[in-house]
Amino acid sequence: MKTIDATVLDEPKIHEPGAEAVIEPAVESRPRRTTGVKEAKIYIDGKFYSEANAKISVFDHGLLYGDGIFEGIRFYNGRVFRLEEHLLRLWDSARSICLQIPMTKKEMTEAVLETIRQNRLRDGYIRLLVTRGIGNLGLNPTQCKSPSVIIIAATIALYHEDFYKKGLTIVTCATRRSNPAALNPAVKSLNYLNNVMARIEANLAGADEALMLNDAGNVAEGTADNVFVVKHGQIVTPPVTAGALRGITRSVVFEIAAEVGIKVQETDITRHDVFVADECFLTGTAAEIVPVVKADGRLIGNGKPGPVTARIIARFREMTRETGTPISA
Ligand code: PXG
Repeated sequence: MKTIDATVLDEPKIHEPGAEAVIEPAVESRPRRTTGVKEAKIYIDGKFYSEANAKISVFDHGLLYGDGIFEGIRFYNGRVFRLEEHLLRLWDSARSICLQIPMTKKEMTEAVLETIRQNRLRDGYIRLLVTRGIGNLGLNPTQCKSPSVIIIAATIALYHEDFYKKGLTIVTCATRRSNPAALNPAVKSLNYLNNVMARIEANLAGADEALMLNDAGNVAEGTADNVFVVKHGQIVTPPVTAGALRGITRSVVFEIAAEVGIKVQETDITRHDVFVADECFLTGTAAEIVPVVKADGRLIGNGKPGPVTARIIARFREMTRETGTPISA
């Protein structure tokens, strides 16, 4: 009698001893060019691979447990924006989870730049990951002897230009930012399910982004961006202790504000403060600086991006065009 199991066993040749299945890119559900780059080259542990061949082991604890760390970095006009800060944060994430990055910061800098060169890009996005590496099926990382470094260069345009002009709609989500005593949000870990759940809530509500609160009910941040409000000419943003990532774009806003003489306060804010703000904006490497014009159905200010936000965006764009680590060797 044929059982369901037998049917499975009867089928593919991969069960023959010695026969190995090869996954062809065509059977993958993703589009061929995820990076948007023609003949993209992905860096894995010192070598470059085509998109179709850029693969890591199913036994990598990055996949099995989300055990690893990452950075999202932008480059503009032939320069990598704030590369050093991104690497410092990556090294802090690594130290916090007892992960030994298998190279120096100088070597990592060169690997990032070389990846961009290999992909012949001047403007784009870098996803840099360090995974715990291959181990056994137990979660204990002591078996993982060699962490993997993956660098993907891609073209990117997260939000349409209209969003920067017209602003985003956000909703507060029920998913709370993880408590620092659980998974500390300061670690940019490969375990982003908490943020993914929040993002799903935004999608289901038909909003552009979700606002995440912490356990105390104060505003923490967006799912992949920091949040700022403007009130009476002052800028206010939640402190890192409220569950906000120490965002690099966030720190650039601090610099711009100091430059133009606007006071920035890092202090706890509630949804109320967002509702009654004159202006609100989000910051992140991918999102850059993007105005928010509606929160939980309430118009913010007059429902249009405000002058302080516009001023900061303008200066930010100048900085991204003119500063950074040159890509060319
Ligand atoms: N908060 C969280 C939770 C983040 O993950 C930021 C704030 C902004 O930080 P930076 O340093 O980028 O100003 C992030 C950013 C993406 C992507 O879309 C980016 C992040 C996370 C996940 C996806 O590329 N990090």
